[in-house]
Parts: sequence; C-alpha cells; structure tokens
Amino acid sequence: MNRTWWKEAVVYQVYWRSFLDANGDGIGDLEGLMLKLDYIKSLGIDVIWLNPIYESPDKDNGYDIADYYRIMAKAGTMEQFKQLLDKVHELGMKLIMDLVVNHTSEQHAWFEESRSSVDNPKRDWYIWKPGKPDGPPNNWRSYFEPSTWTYDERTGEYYFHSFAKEQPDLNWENPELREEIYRMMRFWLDQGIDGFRMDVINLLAKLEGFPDAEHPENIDYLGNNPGIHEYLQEMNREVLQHYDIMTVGEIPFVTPEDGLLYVGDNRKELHTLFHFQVADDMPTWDLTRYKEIQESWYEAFRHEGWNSQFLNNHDHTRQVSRYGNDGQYRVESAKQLATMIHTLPGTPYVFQGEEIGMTGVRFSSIDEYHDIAMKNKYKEEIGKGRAPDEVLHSLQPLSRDNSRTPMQWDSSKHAGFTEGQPWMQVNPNYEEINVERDLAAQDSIFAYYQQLIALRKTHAVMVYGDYRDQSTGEEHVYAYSRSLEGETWLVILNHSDREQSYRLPASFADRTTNARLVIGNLDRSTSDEVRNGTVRLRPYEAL
Ligand code: ISL
Ligand code: CA
Repeated sequence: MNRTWWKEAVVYQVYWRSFLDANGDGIGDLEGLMLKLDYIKSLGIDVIWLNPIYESPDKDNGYDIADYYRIMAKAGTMEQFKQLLDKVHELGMKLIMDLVVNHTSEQHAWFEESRSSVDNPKRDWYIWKPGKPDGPPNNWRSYFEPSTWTYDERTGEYYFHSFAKEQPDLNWENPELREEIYRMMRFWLDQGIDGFRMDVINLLAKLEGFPDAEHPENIDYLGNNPGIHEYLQEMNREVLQHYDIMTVGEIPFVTPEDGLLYVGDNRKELHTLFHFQVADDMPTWDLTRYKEIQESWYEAFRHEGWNSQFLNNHDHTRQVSRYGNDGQYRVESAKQLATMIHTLPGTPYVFQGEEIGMTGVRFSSIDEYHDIAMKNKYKEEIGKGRAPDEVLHSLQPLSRDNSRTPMQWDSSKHAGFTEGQPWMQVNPNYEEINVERDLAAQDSIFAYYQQLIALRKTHAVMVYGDYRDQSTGEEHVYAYSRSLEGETWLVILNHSDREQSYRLPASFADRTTNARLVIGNLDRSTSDEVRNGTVRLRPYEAL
C-alpha cells in the first residue's frame, strides 16, 4: 500500500473573511488567521484550504479575480501571506490555495482589453458572440443569472459567463491564455504553497457551437464537456506533475464513473475531487439516498482514484442544520455527522465552525444577506411577481450565507470576531455556541473532533480500509465496516432523535473477526450487548 500524504490528511477550510478580523475593519484577514494557526493545529489538522485572497472587486466574495498576482487589501499584503505560509509550515501543516481559472472579474485588465474592440489581441481570451435578432446567442441559464450572456454596447456583441455577469468566462481554447494561466500557477507554487483546490474546474471546456438546450433550467450543459480532459492533462504536464502537491477539483454535476476520469491514478490529471451529489440530490437528510451515493462512489473508486468527504463548505449550508439536528440534539448530531465524514473512505474536510457545531442562520431581511447567488435569485423571483417574504423564506434554508457568518470565538461582542462592525452579522446564538466554551468543556464537539482525527491518524484502516455497508434494514441506522490487513472497524450511526437498536451481523457478534466495537471512543466490544448481538443507540449516537 503506497502511503500518500494527501490521502492521510484532514483538511480545514478557512473562509478567511469570516474567520478572524485583526485590524478592526470588520472583515477577517490573514493576520487574524495567523493568530489562530495554533488553534487549527490543536484540532489535528494537516492541510489548510484558503478561499481566494487575490485582488477582487468582491462581487462573489473573491471568486471574481481582477489580478492573480496581488493580494486583496481586505485580506492583507503579500508580505503577510508569506509570513502565513511560513508559520503554517513551521507548525507542520500545509496550505492549498483556491485556483479560479474558469472566469475572471469583469475588472481584470485582460477583460478590459478584450472588451475594448473586436480586434484587440486579447479579444479571444474571453468568449464573445453576436446575438440572434431576438436576443442572446442561445437559451442557456447561468448559475447566478437567467442567461449566460450579457450584451456589451461597445462592440455590439455578447460575452459568456457561467456565473454572474461580473464573472466573464475565460476562453480555454486560446493557447496563449492557457500559457498565461500555467505561468500564474507556477508563480504561486514557487512561493511554496502545497497545492490547489480548483474552482469548477470541469467547466473549462464549453459545448461545441453553444447549441440551444432543450431544458435550459438543467444547467449541466455547462460542465464535463469534450476537451476538458485534454486541458487538464496539459495542465498536469505543464505544471502539476513538477511539484509535490495536492490537487482537488471542484466538479459539480459529475457521475462517479465520469468523476474517475478526472482523478484515476493513470489519468495524469488531478489527485482528488469534490462532487456535490449529496447536496444536489438531498435538500434535506435522506439516509437511504446517502447510502446509495456512498456505495456508488466507493464502487467507482474502489481500485483507483480518491474521493473527498464533506457535508458543508462556504457554498452549502451548515451540516448540523441541513442534515442533522440543530435543536435539542445539536451536540450529539454534530458528533455523529463528524464520525461519518471521518470514517467513510476519502479525505475528510472540516469547514470552519463545524468543529463547534455552528448552525445556519435566519436574517429577517434580504438586505442582511450578501450572497450574489441568493440576491440575484431573489431579484429574479420577485420579478415574476412572487411575494417578497415568501421568496425570502424559500431561499433562506439553502442560502450560502448560512455558512458565511463570522466564526464564533467567544461570548464577547460580535463573538470575538471583530472589534469593529462585522461585514456580516454574527449568528445570534454565539453566546451559547463558541470556541471558548467548547475548549473549556470535556465532552465538547471540538474535543470529539480532536479524538476522531487522532483516532483516524493512528489507524490506517480508516484511511486505506475497504468499505462495506453493514446496514440491516433499520430505517434510521447507518452501519458500515472498514477492513485492512485483518483489522476491522464497525461504525454504527443513529440518524434519528429516538433510540434505535441494531442487530450485529453474525461475523461481529461472535467476534471471530476480532471486531472492535468502538462507542464514541469507549471500546464496548466486551460489553454484554455485543455478546447477545444487539446494540442500543441513543438519539444521534455515533458508535
Ligand atoms: O452553491 C452553489 C450555487 O448556489 C454551487 O453550485 C456553486 O456555485 C458551485 O458549486 C460553484 O462554486 C464555486 O464557484 C463559484 C463560487 O461562487 C463558489 O463560491 C465556488 O465555490 C463561482 O466561482
Ligand atoms: Ca480585517
């Protein structure tokens, strides 16, 4: 078994603008992150994923880059970035950056040139088309707008954007553009970063001819198009293979079989990926569906390729609210979801605040929200004549802002996130849910994450072990085993607010497979429950 650092790593995602504000302007920054590296290290984290810090007008919170070589002033300076990277390495951790090369900001110098005239040398660095007599070149929807096309007066043509009109897509068919991207990637890798999380990397190749879609509302025509693997294999040849790094592709709308084409061992493309099948297929918790998704991805990746395990990030609402129980059983539910994410096959990701069970939020007016995806959707729906309150309530549960409220450090004003006015309101429950409180408690969620990550670090079976679903039909119980070189672990999860029981499979009950039944972190394999073959699970208990 060849051991690989990024397969054994646990990754912590820092949405820096909501992490810690050190200079009092109400926005998190690199200086604030540096003050909390020991905290992240104490959790047992190996790799930090830092959301974009490059120069940006911030229409999409840094995912609209105006200069790849400068640090956005809100975040700090290049000097502070280098200090941050050195401190991360001194602590024995690694840092991966966000690579956003499907599109830039409309304020990028390249786009300013490209839009200036039809024969500008950089015209072809973006995607321009004349419209049809009655409108845009085709009927495609974008992630954030009713159309992927915006008309530009200056040259009388439309430009293409998979996201907001402020985020024009780069034209990856242009070899000069690709060379420029590879040069930029080398610049950051030569600074010593340890890899990239690659933003919507499967969208780089566009559908030939941009034909009208039969069902434009189903926007999967934006990704996984012919040509994408040639681009990634070239990126690998030109850049990635020359560094000892970790590359994780964000790949929406992909099936397990197609996912393997991006990360298969001999594909020479990427190391691993995030897919969103859980988020796309499960607006709320559906254990049966979750097991099916885990099974299909495990089967596809059984012999090669590497998966990720996560339930929340800066784009998806907080897991304990969306998939667990953020009321009476918040603590149990947070621990139980964490057990699942850290014992299923693949690299586990911890999104900042998840380790103390932070929850989603409900602001009372659209003006308190910032997410461009939500605000554009709100405008679009109101435009159809729907009642504002009804639209607001329909968008709140899945708003990306649920995960973007400031990190809750303590019970002081603004949860210790800032001395100034926070750029986004702190979740009102910060007095009850905060780091200081969890660090002081024995059985806190934070302490449980520490144990889980430590457990995982000392047992290779959690990383490299086979996976087998051991569920026996109980509707709310998810049980599975991980086995490696004779060692077998059985994980049993109760996804409900009621007590459940689970009959141990014969191979465990008679303990011939030297099975260990770990309850939380208490080894109950000698308990009488195991002897008579049935285990009782408390509400949201993770075993
Ligand atoms: O949350 C979503 C839409 O509301 C996701 O589908 C998300 O837009 C998609 O997964 C792509 O996300 C990435 O690219 C976007 C950026 O807004 C996201 O923050 C980033 O994670 C455009 O760069
Ligand atoms: Ca700040």
